[in-house]
Amino acid sequence: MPNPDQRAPETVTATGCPFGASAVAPRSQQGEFLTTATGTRLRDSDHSLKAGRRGPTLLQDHHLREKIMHFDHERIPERVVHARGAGAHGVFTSYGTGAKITTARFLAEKIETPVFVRFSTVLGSRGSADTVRDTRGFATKFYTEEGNYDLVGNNIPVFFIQDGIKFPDVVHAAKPHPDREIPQAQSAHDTFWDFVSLHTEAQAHTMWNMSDRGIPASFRTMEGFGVHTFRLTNADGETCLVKFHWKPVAGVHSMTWEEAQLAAGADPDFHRRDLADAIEAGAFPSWELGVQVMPDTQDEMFEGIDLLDPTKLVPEELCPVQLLGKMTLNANPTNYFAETEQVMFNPGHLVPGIDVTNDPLLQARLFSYVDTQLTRLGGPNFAQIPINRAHAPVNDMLRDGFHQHAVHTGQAPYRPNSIDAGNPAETPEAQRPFVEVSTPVSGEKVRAVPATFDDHLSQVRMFYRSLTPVEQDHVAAAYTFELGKCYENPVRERQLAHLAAVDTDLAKTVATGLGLPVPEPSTKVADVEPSPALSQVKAEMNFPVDGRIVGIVADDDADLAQVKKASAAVEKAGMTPFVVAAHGGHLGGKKDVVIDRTLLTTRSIEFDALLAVSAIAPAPDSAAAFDAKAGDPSGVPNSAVDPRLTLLIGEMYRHCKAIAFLPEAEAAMAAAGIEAGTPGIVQEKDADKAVGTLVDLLGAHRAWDRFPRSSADPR
Ligand code: HDE
Repeated sequence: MPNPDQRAPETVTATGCPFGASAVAPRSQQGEFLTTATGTRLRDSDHSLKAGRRGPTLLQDHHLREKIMHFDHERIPERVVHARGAGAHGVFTSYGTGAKITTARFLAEKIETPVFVRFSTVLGSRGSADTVRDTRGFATKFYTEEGNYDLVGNNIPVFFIQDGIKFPDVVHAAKPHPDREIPQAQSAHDTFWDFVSLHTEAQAHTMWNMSDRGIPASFRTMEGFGVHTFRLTNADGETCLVKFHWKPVAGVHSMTWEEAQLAAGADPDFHRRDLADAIEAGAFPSWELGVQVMPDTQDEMFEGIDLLDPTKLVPEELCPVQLLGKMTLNANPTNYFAETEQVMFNPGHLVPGIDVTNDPLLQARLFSYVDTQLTRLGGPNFAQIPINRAHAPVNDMLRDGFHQHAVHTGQAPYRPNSIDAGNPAETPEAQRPFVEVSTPVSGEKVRAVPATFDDHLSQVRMFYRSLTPVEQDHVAAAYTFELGKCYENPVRERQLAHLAAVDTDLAKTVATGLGLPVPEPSTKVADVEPSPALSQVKAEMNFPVDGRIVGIVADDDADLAQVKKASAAVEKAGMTPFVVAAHGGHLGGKKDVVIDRTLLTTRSIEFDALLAVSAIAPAPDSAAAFDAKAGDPSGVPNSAVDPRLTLLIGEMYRHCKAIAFLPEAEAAMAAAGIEAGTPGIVQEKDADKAVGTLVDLLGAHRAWDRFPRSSADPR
């Protein structure tokens, strides 16, 4: 009998680790005292063992060698793409509406399924900034009763390439240049635009990247897409083709470009922090999962769209999203490395009722995700890592290998066998095994894609023309910035020719910004009906405000009753108030109003809205007073307002965020040059009323009417 302690590591439910009944977090820290890895108690961990106080270190010092050896090997290779990520635990609650289309129990029945989600950027290294312009990964592991199901999607519904064999090419082109390893986490460079301008199929994804979708406001406000078409089977054996969608309950919101850049400098962990803070504050992020359901016809086409082409989307106006359930993220990881870094996803992790299609991008992924873990997680036993373990019973015949944690019993890990009584048995139909849908396959061996993959630009035009003018301005500005960072003229000209094919005005705006002539269109593009569902700016927007952050500006002489009232009203609305002042500690020296942020430690990006209870004057002889004076050649301070507050308000104003001023704060409004009656600007006498109006304005995310048409836009 093996000693029980030699079996798989014991499990605990560590504080905050919601592994639940099938707890799988291995016990790592027990007992009161510091020990070696093998449990011997240690007296001193600060001094190595030496021959005399000034002498050389002795080789016999096991604790030193073990400590340094382990440290030397603490790093594992980062993901080759999607290296930077943030994760959270949660639960998926099915509405039970999926039974018509799938037998997958977590969708077909009204049950709850634990999940782990990892959001990521694609291009940057593990330590890169969160708010760069990039696609975001949205990978969900459902720990279902029938095995793990992974939905490994993005926040953009189309992909760069149609065939997985080109993935190394697009990634090599997008990653930093191999000679100097710059730029980090950016697509604004020659090799990226070289590749995408030579591959018109990449134009659809690129246009999404250049739109506000490339700079999400937070992970909480991103849509998610399975991208590929999947095949579902119901209890009658009927199949359908579906595309998966995650719809954020908080609405789809993005940053402005300036906000994204400010965040990348002032708080590079912006999205990671936002996710963790929201969960900690109890404002649990949630999404509804839905599917577009299309008939499983022999040609796998829908309304002229080839469903196997991952560079195409199906407009929601043609095929509405049917909701299947809701996911709520309610717990932060306990340990980043153990969970967020070691989690591994694979689109091949399927459960009965969900199958893949022949999409050539998806087919290549099925190889890649299982293969990449061998390098990243150091061997074939990565499914045994706690975060990756199934909650369903596992009875495989995979044996041995690096990092084997299981002590398998039995003598016959092969089939058929008579020694272990034929165990494990193959699953009979009644016990719901996973069975691939039997679809007919025929054809010659060719290196080619179907002719129905050939139209690369009509959906690019559709996407652009579905955006509102404000969003279109942002697209033009993004292309102008990115191509402005390219130094090879043929690359810029080739990309401009594709833009000219998509939309002449867009091409004109970008060409003017670059100082280049507008080229002839690269090709002729068919017109497609716009899809208003693709825009983030709707006529009616009234999204929940839970977890939003409201800055409350006040100085030491401010009316503390109003500050307290404002904080209480913000909290009552489910938002988080942060009191902002010139210094830390307490407001006016009174212990009851704590200052959360100072003008030195915060920037506008931290707040969704601002309520100024009073203005803040620069302290005499302070750097702020010096800055205020420096702005005026007479040497007399040109403003009674701390310039850092004017900067904060000015940024909030430019980013079209809601700002409320109480009467005592009017000097701050004047210093920022804000006129009464401007959209999204509130003037109120009472903090309660001011918060009420801010809540209404936040429902639309921004005061959209305040955006100017871009100065680069000649229209
Ligand atoms: Fe990935 N992708 N991918 N990808 N992908 C990886 O897997 C790959 C693609 C996506 O948080 C890698 O474990 C190939 C589409 C997400 O851990 C790797 C192709 C979509 C994540 C890999 C694609 C994605 C990855 C890197 C083209 C959206 C992060 C480490 C055939 C539907 C998952 C790893 C996480 C990660 C390969 C295309 C989404 C190398 C070869 C399309 C969200 O296996």
